Amino acid sequence: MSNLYLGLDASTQSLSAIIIDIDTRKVVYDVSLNYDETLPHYGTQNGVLDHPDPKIVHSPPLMWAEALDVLFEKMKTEGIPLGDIRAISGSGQQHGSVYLKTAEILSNLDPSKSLVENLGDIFSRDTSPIWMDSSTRAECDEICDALGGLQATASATGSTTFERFTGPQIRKFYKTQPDAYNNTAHIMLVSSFMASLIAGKVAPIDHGDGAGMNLMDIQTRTYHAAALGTTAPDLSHRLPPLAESRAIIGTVNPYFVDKYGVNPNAQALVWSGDNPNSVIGLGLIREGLVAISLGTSDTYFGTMRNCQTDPRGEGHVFVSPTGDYMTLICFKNGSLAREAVRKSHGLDWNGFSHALQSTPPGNNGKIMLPYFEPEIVPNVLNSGVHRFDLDEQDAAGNCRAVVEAQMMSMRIHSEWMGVRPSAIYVTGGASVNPEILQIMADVQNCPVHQFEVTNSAALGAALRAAQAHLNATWEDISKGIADPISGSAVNPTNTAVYDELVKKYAECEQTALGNKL
Ligand code: XUL
Repeated sequence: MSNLYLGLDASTQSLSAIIIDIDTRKVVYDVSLNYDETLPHYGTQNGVLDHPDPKIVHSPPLMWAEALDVLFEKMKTEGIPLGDIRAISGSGQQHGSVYLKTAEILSNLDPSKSLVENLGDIFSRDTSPIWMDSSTRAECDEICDALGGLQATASATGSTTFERFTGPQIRKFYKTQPDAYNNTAHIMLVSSFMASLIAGKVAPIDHGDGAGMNLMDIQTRTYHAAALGTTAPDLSHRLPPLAESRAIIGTVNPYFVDKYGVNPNAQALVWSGDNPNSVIGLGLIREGLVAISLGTSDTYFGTMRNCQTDPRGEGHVFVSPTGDYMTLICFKNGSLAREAVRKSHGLDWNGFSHALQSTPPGNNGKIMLPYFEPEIVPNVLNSGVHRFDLDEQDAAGNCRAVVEAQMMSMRIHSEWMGVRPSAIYVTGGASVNPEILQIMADVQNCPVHQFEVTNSAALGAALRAAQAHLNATWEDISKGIADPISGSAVNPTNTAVYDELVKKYAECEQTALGNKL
């Protein structure tokens, strides 16, 4: 008999499962079902429904439920010992919401029928707005104004209002479909909807995903009365309670026991959002540990013990599953900008690396503001690349300038957290480039480790399940499973150069932003 923990991840495009064996510290199962391919009858593309208005992005919640059946059937058919599962938790794409007329059926599902047949007509809204929806600008402004503006909203709820956040989405639903809103008994997040299916009752929303709603007081971790009031009438009794991410809802829904042979004593945990789960899957279990994902956009995940919010309203503050706080800061011009520079000088990646090797740290004071696309952090509405003491034709200088700019911008725009990183775990395509990692280590003055993960959100969910069930420390749980690999050490001489250059960069940014980019 093994001690297995199941982590599920209901992301935008797929439902994944990771099972860990805590005794051998190995991932023993790792699978992903793509919605478009597995469930083509919902007609989604990349997991979302087509809509004539590109700002409106919804997905069908029944598809997520059906995917659960397909996944458990697959695990059963493949002979996965589901009877050895001790606890189950999960991860959901953040911010998306599910609207139910009733939830009574959840505790009384008939295993001879599918989840789709069982759920039938329980939704008061057939489709769920998800995080890619950007149709709620008016509602964002209404809520933000009522809460006292950008800074006040960020310090109350952890983020200023964003179109994709759940509160503005609920407000829009109430304003545009008041009858359907009145007919709604339960509003759930993607995470808490899936947790409700697994647990067989209305699941709480955990503090991590709750912080992505513009409805939770980020300090007290309870619903924020003024935010509720300004979002929609009679909202509080439509929302489930908030809970710590380690909260156990109960034992698994008998539906999964009878139908698929899941251990009847398996505990069903509260789920969380994909970003809080990834924080655990990436091993960010102490204040000061940071992960940077170098993808199309670059994302900075930081952890902090005390709650600081970003006065500029650019970064988000969520609650980490450890109980500490976490931040998510998204820099849009990531590999997008690196590639644009590389291509414009006709280089391949070797050539780009060579350019970094042949130029000195600090680039002799040459600076680029790499806004090839409008930027999220800092908020730059119109694209445009700005060069200071840098010639556009200087190939090597531009390669170094784009990477140094990105690293300095991350340093400047995470300063509000009041926590300097003690170690950075770096993932994503560009993390294989040692020159980029060296610049990151020197600018941030901390060691950088490469980190290889396939699905940090599902892994984080499985680790959360194990941690809560065993009541273990996070160190004990992650050891040997969520560990970084090779690293780059800091070169103190280079750091001294960057400590000066970062001041110049901040001034250039001020100049450019002051000029209303
Ligand atoms: C975070 C966000 C996305 C979603 C989907 O604020 O919108 O990361 O969680 O992955």
